[in-house]
Amino acid sequence: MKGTTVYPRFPPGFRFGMSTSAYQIEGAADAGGKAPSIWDTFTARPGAVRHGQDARVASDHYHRYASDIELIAAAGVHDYRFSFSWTRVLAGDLDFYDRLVDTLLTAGVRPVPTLYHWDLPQELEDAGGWTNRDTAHRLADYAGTLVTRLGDRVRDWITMNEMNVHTLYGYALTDHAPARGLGLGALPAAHHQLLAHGLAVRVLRTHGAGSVGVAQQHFPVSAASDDPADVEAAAMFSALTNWTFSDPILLGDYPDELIRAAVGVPEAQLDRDLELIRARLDFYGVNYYEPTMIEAPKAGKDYSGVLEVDIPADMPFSPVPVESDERTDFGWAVVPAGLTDILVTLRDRYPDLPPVIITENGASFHDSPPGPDGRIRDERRISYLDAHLRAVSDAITAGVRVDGYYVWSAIDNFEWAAGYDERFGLIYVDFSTLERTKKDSWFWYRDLIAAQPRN
Ligand code: GBH
Repeated sequence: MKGTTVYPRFPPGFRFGMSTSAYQIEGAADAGGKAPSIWDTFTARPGAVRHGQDARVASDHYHRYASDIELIAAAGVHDYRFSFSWTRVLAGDLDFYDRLVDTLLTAGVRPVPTLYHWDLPQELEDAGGWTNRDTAHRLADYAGTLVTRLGDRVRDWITMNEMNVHTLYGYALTDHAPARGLGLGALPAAHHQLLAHGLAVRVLRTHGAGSVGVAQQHFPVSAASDDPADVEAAAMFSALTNWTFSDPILLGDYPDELIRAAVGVPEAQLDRDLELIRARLDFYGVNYYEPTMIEAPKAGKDYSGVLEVDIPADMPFSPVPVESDERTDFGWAVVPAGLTDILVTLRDRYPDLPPVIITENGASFHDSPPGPDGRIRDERRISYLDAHLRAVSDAITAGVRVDGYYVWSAIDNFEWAAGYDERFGLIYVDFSTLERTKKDSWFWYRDLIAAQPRN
């Protein structure tokens, strides 16, 4: 906001962007004959979402996309990451994405769509969802529909969003849709999403996609102490939540024999699957929010409430609160160095790591509505973003190739099981009137982009 602000600086050509996902912003739940997704089913269940909220209207982006894009473009971003609603596409409503893409291009913003951001069609879930191998082929068909329709204008594609969080929260636990609670029995759902990724990369490339990547949630995992039991527990947790999802893509195999066996695919088939899954990528998307600390479970100790979701007591690892002077209003620890850390770790683990784009990073604060002067003073969000951009810059200095950074999120939206209290947007949404207001962080981000060496 002030002329004296010193902004972190990035190499020429570095891409700044903002991210959203379809289910969290679009609303228009049954427009054009759109069928329900697993999230429509989940949100209808009493007690599933805070305050019983649902996303039937959400931020009403489906009807307000044109003015939303105006606000996004006015910040000077290069890229806008959004996702497609699979059920909307199945209903034949591709016109919406056509208009969205054209509006972005006219505004000078590059569309970077994600095929799948957790809103599986309920009809596919009824046939087993991601535990059914056929779902991967259905995803590939859907990718083909989209690239056929939009491939003349969309160059950059992201296959899947956070397969690890979707598997863990939705299939292993019950905190997200489809709330299956399978524990380690969720590993086949992980494999089928990875297979979907591999199949989608092939379909996208066949149709001439210019640049293909994936968006993965990564968190540095540290052990609570040097005790070998804690170190082993942390390594096992990280293998299951980080490396199970990235090793197949970047190394062509699972991190551990036990995990390889638990995905439940016969050996010969598994080798063919992994061959597809390790397809070369043009960029690797990293979503980062906070680190995790793990110890070996101590008898009689209560671990509930340490993380946003509880790890079952019979698992061989337990979470310990991460030390931090600062937390977001969601309760997440603010640890910018964790972002540098995970980027350097990825670079060291993967000799062929493609250029990285930070596809999500941001913070939830319970912002107050605009005051009489129309401003929303979200300085804690500004300092979160500033510190994390500096952490990205530190990783670049350490030799990691990072080509871009997207803020989560462009606008306030439906934060899954947490409903509407958790606001991640640079743009405020009044969820009764649906009116938009730029937060101070929007102006800060605009000025930061304008202050870069060359845009
Ligand atoms: C992403 O999920 C999603 O892609 C996006 O849709 C969502 O709105 C956004 O981030 C904000 O949540 O304490 O065990 O939960 C990120 C979900 C957040 C899950 C950080 C892991 C840390 C460990 N992740 N969380 S835990």
